[in-house]
Amino acid sequence: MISSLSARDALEGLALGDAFGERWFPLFRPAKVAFAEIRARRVPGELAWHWTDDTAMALSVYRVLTAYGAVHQEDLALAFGVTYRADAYRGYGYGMHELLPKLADEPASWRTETRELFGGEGSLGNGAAMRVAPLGAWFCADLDEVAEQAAFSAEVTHAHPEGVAGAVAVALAAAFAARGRDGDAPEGAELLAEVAGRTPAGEVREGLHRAAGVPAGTEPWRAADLLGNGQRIRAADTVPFALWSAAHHLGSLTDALWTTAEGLGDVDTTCAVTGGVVAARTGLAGVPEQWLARREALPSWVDES
Ligand code: F2R
Ligand code: MG
Ligand code: MG
Repeated sequence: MISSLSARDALEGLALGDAFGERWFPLFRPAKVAFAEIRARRVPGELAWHWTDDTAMALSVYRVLTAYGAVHQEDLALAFGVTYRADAYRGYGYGMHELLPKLADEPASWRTETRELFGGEGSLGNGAAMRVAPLGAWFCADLDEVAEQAAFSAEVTHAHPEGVAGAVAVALAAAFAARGRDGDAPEGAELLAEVAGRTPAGEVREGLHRAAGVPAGTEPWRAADLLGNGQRIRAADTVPFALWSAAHHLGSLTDALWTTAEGLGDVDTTCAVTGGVVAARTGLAGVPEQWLARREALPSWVDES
């Protein structure tokens, strides 16, 4: 079935984007050097590209989908918590360090604990968006279900409406990308406008409308300047640029990732979003062997599920 194959591909692309994007952080090379190397399309020389929290959390979403065929919120909370406890050093967001240990012990508490974050506002971070592309591909046959299931997956950790909207937008983009495998589906500005039209009102949606107005050939650094590059780690600051890049590069995962990386900022996450969406269409086709050999492998259970 196309949807489960595409979801699996989206997971691979998300992990590749996360691990590739992570290499461009100042921890590994100063921003000026990173920008020059990205512009020159110089592949990071490190032999191991480790993925981060973006992939760790996407794996939990994928695991729940393969087990239940839909988002089971309490089990998703448990999976996030247990995965965190097993390996908390994947660069999780501040709010997740506070929340996830509680979910490991008492998964049903997500309903109250998640709303307590950030002074009772809930998180509007980009964490629900970064992990959701495989879900969008999974439900691609029904766009209403994509939006509903994405919101269910987001709510478990991100109670703020902007955190949820970011996830809905990314899942819809992945669904459109997956649909393009065997039929007509919108691309470029049309895709961005369609996603915006189905995303709940707010800053994420406004950013998507702006993204639809940014022409395809715009320099990526300029697009990131206009739309945000995730530097604030918020959904509204991350999703519009990552989806702009994906929407205009649906034929090539590597072109999409180089373009997104040029925006720097929260580059593991912008690349995870772009990578997940584009791979829902392309899979890993065209990705050099060297990249695949360097990216940390996914756990073996993924192939068995
Ligand atoms: N955390 C990071 N990168 C920082 C460096 C990590 C370091 N190397 C380490 O090892 O610890 N990256 C990851 O976090 C992002 C996903 O974040 P998520 O899951 O949304 O977490 P959180 O904490 O809920 O939200 C992120 C930030 O957004 C701001 N924020 C959220 N809600 C807010 C609110 N209601 N009011 C104001 N600000 C809010 C805060 O600054 C949060 O810390 C990804 O980049 C992932 O790669
Ligand atoms: Mg990360
Ligand atoms: Mg990040």
